[in-house]
Amino acid sequence: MSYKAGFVGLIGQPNAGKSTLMNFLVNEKVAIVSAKPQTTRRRSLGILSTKEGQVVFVDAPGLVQAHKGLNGFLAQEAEDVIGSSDVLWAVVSVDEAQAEDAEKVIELVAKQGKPWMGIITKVDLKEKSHRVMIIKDMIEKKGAKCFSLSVKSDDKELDEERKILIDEVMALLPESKAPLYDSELFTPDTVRYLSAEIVREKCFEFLHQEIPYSLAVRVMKFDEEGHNIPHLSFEIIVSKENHKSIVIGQKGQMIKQIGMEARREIEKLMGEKIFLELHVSYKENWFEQKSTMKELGYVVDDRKK
Ligand SMILES: Nc1nc2c(ncn2[C@@H]2O[C@H](COP(=O)(O)OP(=O)(O)O)[C@@H](O)[C@H]2O)c(=O)[nH]1
Ligand SMILES: [Mg+2]
Repeated sequence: MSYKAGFVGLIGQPNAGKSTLMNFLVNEKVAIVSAKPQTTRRRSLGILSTKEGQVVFVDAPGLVQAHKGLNGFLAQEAEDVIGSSDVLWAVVSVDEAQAEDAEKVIELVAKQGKPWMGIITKVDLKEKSHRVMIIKDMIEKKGAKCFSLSVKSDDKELDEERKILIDEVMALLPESKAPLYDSELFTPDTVRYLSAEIVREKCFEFLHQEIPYSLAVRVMKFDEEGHNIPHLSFEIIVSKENHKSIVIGQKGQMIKQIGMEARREIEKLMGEKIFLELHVSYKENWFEQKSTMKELGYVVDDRKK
């Protein structure tokens, strides 16, 4: 049998469960997940290597329409993912706020002229189960196969579902002489970057309203030598002056909790104990400043506008 390899773009509304699905398929945490929409900012890659081939899942930021600052970056990331994928997955959740949202995603994916399939997520939400058939119908009418799953099902069932999804997607991938990435890797992202993303994920978990959406996390120190345990230090950049005291919290409670939870996960990622430090700083509307956006890795390519 020939070897296959390629990119599979996960396309869906914010909160559809794309990052959760990717982590599940590669069996590792490579993308951050949160109950709030639009947590994923930069595309993240999850690599799955088997004897038959290599699937590189690309978790795009959810579809957004705005075109300024951070939102402009997100919109372009999603567009780039669609353009550069070999196969597309329309990821639709049964609890999509509006039926039109599901339809929009399916139509967008179907019209690209690339091999694609539909995945319905969160089927454990029983009160929404009537929507599974409706969405399935929309997908099959456009000529693609449709699968549904919940990451909350029992392990045996999940193993079975993972196998089916991987077989199905392998069949759609192009042949390739060699893998695209080292087959030992789960993601090409660095531990440095993943650690900063974990800090950002914890901010999403504990902070409310617009605060987590308008903050960024930067690595200040990632020092694995010269100490008994690695010393990591991160800067949480907020965009409004009054956000600073909210992120810190009363008597530093909030920042302590974010730090504790982040440390626990980064230790899991690195496989060792670490020392973690968080600083909060204020940079007025950082996402409107080109230089700061660039420094943080959110760069919009102006030529495409
Ligand atoms: N009940 C249920 N919740 C899920 C499932 N998959 C994801 N979620 C939740 O849906 C929310 C959004 O997931 P996420 O992967 O961040 O969505 P993304 O924005 O599309 O990447 C999170 O709170 C997840 O825990 C599922 O199968 N069942
Ligand atoms: Mg996501």
